Amino acid sequence: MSSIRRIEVEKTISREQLQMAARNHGMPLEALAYPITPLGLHYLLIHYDIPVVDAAAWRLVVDGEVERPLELSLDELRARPSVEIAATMECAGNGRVGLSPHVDSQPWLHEAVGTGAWRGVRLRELLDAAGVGVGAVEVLFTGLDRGLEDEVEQSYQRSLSLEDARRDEVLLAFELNGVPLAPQHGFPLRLLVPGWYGMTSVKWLAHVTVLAHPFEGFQMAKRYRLQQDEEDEGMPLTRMAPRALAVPPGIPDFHSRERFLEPGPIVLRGRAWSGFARIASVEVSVDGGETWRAAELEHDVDSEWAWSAWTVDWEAPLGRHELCFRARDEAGNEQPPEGEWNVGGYGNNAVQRIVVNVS
Ligand SMILES: Nc1nc2c(c(=O)[nH]1)N[C@H]1C(S)=C(S)[C@@H](COP(=O)(O)O)O[C@H]1N2
Ligand SMILES: [Mo]
Repeated sequence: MSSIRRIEVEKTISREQLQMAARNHGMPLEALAYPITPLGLHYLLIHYDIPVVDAAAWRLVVDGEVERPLELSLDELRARPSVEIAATMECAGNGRVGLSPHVDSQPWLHEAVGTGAWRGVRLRELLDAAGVGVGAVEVLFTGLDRGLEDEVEQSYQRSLSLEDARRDEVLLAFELNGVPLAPQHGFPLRLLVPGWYGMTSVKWLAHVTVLAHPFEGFQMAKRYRLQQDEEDEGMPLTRMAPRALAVPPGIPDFHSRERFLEPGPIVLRGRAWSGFARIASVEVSVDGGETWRAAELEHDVDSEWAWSAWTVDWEAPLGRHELCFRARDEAGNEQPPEGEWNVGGYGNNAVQRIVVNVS
């Protein structure tokens, strides 16, 4: 079957990309079987080093354009009313390796995703306690981690408009799946912005600053934008575009990871999500995208911010087949057949393709 396509990794992986890939693991796609990603299987993306934080000495400062600046210990935060939200999080660079020409950054195929049960206090409640000033327009979040990017030394910082920051589902989270955050996920506290690509959810949070002007820092102005070239200002990445992924069927070859299964009936399954709206449909093709069938959808996680499960029956015939999966959300966003190249290699939600050998 000459029509079978795989993601071609054009360049031999560089030392820099190997370093990033070894630090920032993905979620093995077989873990799509779980509604809530088990601890340790959620993907990781860490720009610099994981800070070692002394929880007893740590404080969260809320200040800037507020009437009553706050300084809270972890115990004080945990004593406030909290909520748990199951939310799917995906890195904006997920799918990057599928873009051509190759983009030199964390080399994600499809595995930069996971769903956590996050517990924390609503950011809005802390903002109200601090009393947001009349001139406020944005909220800035600063992590404890520091490093250099493009020769700019910085703390990891991202901002949100005041309106987005005040949304109901935005949390300052101190627990993941019922236990305190692990160091790699932002201990002792992280921002959680359900529906948005992961870069928004600042880890190792130390400082929440209410601003009277838009924040123009590196991670806002220079990264996480869809740019055609370095000069292009581009649009900022915000919410996750829809994507369906399958639990890879059958068994893998150790080296190529190509899939092998026996002929006969099989249930193909996976999950799909969108940060814009609920998933409306998932379609599956077993002939490389020539013909499509609707999968059965189940919203099996009790949260509008979490992925949905899908299944489809297949009578697998002998041969080599290319399976394709695509999702559409209730806002009408759907996955394109090919991703659109951009400088940072962000937002490539092209249809997933898996080659299976039925023998
Ligand atoms: N302080 C800080 N927060 C951060 C990052 C970081 O490097 N430093 N990485 C961001 C990115 S790009 C992603 S995709 C998510 C990943 O969160 P996770 O590692 O808990 O899955 O965290 C975000 N928050
Ligand atoms: Mo990311």
